[in-house]
Amino acid sequence: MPGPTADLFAEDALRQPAGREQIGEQSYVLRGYALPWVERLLPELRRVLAQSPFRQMVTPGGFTMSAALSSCGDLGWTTDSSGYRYTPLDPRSQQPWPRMPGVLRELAVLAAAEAGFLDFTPDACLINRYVPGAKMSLHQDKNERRYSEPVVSLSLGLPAVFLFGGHARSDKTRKVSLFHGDVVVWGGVDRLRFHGVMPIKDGVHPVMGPQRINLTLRTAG
Ligand code: MD6
Ligand code: FE
Repeated sequence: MPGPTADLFAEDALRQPAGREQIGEQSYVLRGYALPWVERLLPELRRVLAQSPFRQMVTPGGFTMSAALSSCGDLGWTTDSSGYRYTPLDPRSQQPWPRMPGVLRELAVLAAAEAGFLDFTPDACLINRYVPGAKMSLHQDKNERRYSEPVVSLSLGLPAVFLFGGHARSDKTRKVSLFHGDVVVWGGVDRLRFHGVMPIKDGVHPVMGPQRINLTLRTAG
């Protein structure tokens, strides 16, 4: 009998090959888009995380986020009791965030173009780590200075159910399953839609282990 690892592996290998699934007027899931890049990305990700390790942050409301966060690029996203913001320094080390790996930037720029956003110049990449049970409550990405550029989101490891809502928190959400190697690009009229991640199910991914890592690239400054 194949165990959960074998099942997940089969899912990654057998699901629809690279295709563009539209999930909003200006939002797309690029299935498996990052799979050919993963081998080059992982050593860079390890370097980034050695310099700025994952840490659990506290929201302004006093809740500890279940996803652990890090960042790379000129700016990194932080939350604490005084609010959400981008900072040039990692508050943990008081040093600049690790530089954004060239291969990550390249992947994101090509993915953005694939979705119709031709001049994406990301300067920040937020890295989220979810262990089984961790989730992300509905939120809008609105700490960036300009909303004219899209957000590019790369999923690695365990699958997730992504919730894609509307412009009001109470709007109905659509469920989108995201797998290892999938890239979501959204922007334009969809840029400020509420979104979140349902609690990650138990499992062990053959490449990433018992976790999901999500990288979101933005133009923050
Ligand atoms: C996640 N993603 O997938 C969290 N934000 O783990 C986000 O919050 C997100 O995927 C903006 C655009 C795309 C995203
Ligand atoms: Fe977000």
